[in-house]
Amino acid sequence: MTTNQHPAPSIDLSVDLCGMRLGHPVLNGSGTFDAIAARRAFGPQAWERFPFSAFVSKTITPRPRAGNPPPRLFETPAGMINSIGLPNKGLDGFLADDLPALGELPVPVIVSVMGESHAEFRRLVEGVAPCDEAAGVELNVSCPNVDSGLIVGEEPGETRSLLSDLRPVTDKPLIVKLTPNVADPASVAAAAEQGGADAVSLINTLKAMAIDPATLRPWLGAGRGGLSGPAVRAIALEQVRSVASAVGIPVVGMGGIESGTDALEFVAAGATAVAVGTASFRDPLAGERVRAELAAALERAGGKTPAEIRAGAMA
Ligand code: RRO
Repeated sequence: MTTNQHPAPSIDLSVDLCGMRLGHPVLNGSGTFDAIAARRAFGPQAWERFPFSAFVSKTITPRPRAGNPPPRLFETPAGMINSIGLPNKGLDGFLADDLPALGELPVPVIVSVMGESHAEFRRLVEGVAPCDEAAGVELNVSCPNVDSGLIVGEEPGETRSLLSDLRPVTDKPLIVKLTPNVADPASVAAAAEQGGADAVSLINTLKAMAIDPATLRPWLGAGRGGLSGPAVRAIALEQVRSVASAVGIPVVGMGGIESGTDALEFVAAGATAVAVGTASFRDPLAGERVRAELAAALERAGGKTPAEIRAGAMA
């Protein structure tokens, strides 16, 4: 499917993300943009003028979850800590209510899933696999806010084994969302590729906490959470470059992207596509602005395509 959202006049921004032909490289980070709520709040134009070239849904789990106790958000210098805790309708609720609606989006939908065991992941992928509305599946092995005891995303062997289990379940692209909370994300990415992943995305949030100065107790209801926003961008950039150097599959880079220049830097670090996350909380159209600024930045770089920038910088 080709989506050509607000193309720049002269630069071809389109990218191929493991078989998904996207109009430009800017996606949303899972859980940072609620497409259904946006349509409810702003009307049909929110989807007609959709800021992203593909939509990644908020992570779902097999059963419904209420999420973490409040407060769930804390603002930091140049960033934000979230402790949302995966509230969602569960697989059946998502398939019945949300996915049919998301199928009306003008861009491909990537469904993000998280299980606490191989069996749970399998159930989720088996549930999504037959749905035409889903162009791909993102396997979230990196949520910092769930004490599952599952260490899939922290351990290369576990990651390879999970992918080997899931690969036969669907022909749809499997994208593995990596955690930054390990010493060597590149070894986990390489294991995901060996297991059959079609792409990796990174970074998820960095483990973090805040202390309430009045009580000297943890601010967040769950005690800790995950840090995102510009505060993590330099870390994300290093991890994207390290992962992109270690794998042959496409990389979706994210972490504090707020401008077209930020996006271009992630492309130069090896990202085939990028995602805007925390910036969308302040401005739901941040993704559209990043896409326009990226086009302008590419013009300034001599009219190169994203793929040419990536190839040149990674040579
Ligand atoms: O819901 C969350 O608390 C959450 C998830 Br699933 C995730 O992957 N990353 C994050 O920072 N928060």
